[in-house]
Amino acid sequence: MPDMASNRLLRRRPRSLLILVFAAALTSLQCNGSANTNAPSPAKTAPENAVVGKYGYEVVNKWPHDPSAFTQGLVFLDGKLLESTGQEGNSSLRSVDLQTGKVLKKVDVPIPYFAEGIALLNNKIYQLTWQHRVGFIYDAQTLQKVGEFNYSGEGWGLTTDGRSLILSDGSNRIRFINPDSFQVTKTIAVLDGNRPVGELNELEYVNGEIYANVWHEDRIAAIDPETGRVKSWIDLSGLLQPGDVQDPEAVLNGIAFDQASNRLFVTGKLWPQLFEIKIKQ
Ligand SMILES: [Ca+2]
Repeated sequence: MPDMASNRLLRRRPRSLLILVFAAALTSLQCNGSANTNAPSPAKTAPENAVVGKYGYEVVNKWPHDPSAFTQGLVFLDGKLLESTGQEGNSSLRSVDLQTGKVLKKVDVPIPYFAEGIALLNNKIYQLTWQHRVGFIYDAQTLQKVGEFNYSGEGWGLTTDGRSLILSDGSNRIRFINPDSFQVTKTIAVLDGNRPVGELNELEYVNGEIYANVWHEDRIAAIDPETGRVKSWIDLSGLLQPGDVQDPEAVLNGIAFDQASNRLFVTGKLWPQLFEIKIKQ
């Protein structure tokens, strides 16, 4: 998603307000002496949190990544990576050589669009835009644009389970969209225990789970696509070395899975490297 500090502040302000309102309400309840009867029972939340796995990683391989690519979507196809890059004026769809990071083919996304997540389904690439409520469809082999589609709200991350397009919009909600009608068929709310997990960004469907970057965090949530429950957290902190990136927006934001060889790739916005990692349980 976006990179502009002002947008971030705008987004956070209402949340801060909500927290204040919530805190005030809680204080009021406590003053009334009724907090104990209204507060969620700790016994109810503890077992749900207890089953959430906490995983680490090991680096299997690392390769160069274009440090000017503001990565918003990553997909593996036939030994190469498909990558969507964002920012108005710098947005693109690319085919990238895995081992050299060299851009083999590139289609520019014109101003004013800010490209976001991509998904590969039925030999087509679907690409979101951040706030324009329009997506682009390309032939996966030629990267030639073959169509457009529309959706409501913002577009952040996109993946597929082989049937639906699966879309994140920066909230804790994930929408399942029919790739023919573009109607929403299902929406899940992502929860870690009872806590909503917002700012879900780049997505990847991996062995029956939805992996989601959380914006500005070095971790991925592995989500149950039926219930929205976070089944585990994958902590990816420490992938980059100090000084590898300078920009505060150069955050983890790229997950691709090669199902045939069970390989998982991750990178980030403006990251100089792309990593193949193995999750350590
Ligand atoms: Ca992806």
